[in-house]
Amino acid sequence: MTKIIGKPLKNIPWQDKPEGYTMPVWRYSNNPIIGRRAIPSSNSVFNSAVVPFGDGFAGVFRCDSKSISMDIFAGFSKDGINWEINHEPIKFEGDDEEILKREYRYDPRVCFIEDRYYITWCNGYHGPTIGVAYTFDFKTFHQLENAFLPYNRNGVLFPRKINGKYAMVSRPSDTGHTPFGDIFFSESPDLTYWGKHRFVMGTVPGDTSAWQITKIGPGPTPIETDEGWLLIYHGVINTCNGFVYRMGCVLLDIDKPWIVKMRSKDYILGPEELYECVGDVPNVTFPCATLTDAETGRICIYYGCADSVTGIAFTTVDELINHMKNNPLEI
Ligand code: BMA
Repeated sequence: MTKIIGKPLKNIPWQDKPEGYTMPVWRYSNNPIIGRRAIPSSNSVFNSAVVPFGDGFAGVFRCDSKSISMDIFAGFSKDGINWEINHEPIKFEGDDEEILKREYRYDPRVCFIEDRYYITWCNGYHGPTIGVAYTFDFKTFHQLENAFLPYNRNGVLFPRKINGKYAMVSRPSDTGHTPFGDIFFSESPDLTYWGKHRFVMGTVPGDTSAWQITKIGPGPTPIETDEGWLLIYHGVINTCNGFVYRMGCVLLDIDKPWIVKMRSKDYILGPEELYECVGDVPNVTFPCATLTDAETGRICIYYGCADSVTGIAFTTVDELINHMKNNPLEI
């Protein structure tokens, strides 16, 4: 039994694993939970992040508009399933006009550290980089410096300082739409200056684990466990019909998170249902958040489906650890 180190969350959205189901992650039976038209301006709502907030939940949602402008919006929910998303995008406050200029914003993550909620997202600044901001109340948002030079997508903060420093995993890339991508670890004393970059893991060549042969990227905030950091990530294969995005998981060393302890060879969830296979970008399951209950080990994964709608899926810390133990990728 692996233990999640964190808070209990009695109202975590949950359904038991269907009888006879063999995969480590199972979908909510009423998926998708957020449709394309959740707000008047939206063409699609996907790749979004949620956290416990007050006696319910709050989140930051990627809503692409009907002109296909990508932006991020705050939202609230009592049960984590039915969401009220603001009709206006987040307006950031900050100390430097240069940083506040908006090109595009997408794929937010939300991470509670110490006393506030940090938002990271793919931020257009002469190419995609990692935007960073914080909020206490999901009403006022204060934007900090971009974490990295472009090009970088998928910046994911750890939920506490590691060895006294803020910590992030991210996926640097080139100027194209990421024809490759590996995961790196970086640390910062102040959330402004990032350094001590360390390679965490790369794509898997050959046909050993081909769903992650083209690129990989960190997904939700890493989950602290008594065995290490449990990170859910996306892996991509390029096929004759385009990219296919699936999910895997990896266990990282608790003090040196660039050291991989165990990694999934088989994916944990991939596009199968119609809403995952058909949409603006077909065959995409893209995880950006989890809710966890330390008492039961339950995990609820929020993921974008076909770049169009948002779904949730369930697993437990033991399901994921056993999945890696029983069928490990040789590292
Ligand atoms: C990635 C990101 C995601 C998107 C995915 C599939 O590179 O842009 O936002 O879900 O491609 O289109």
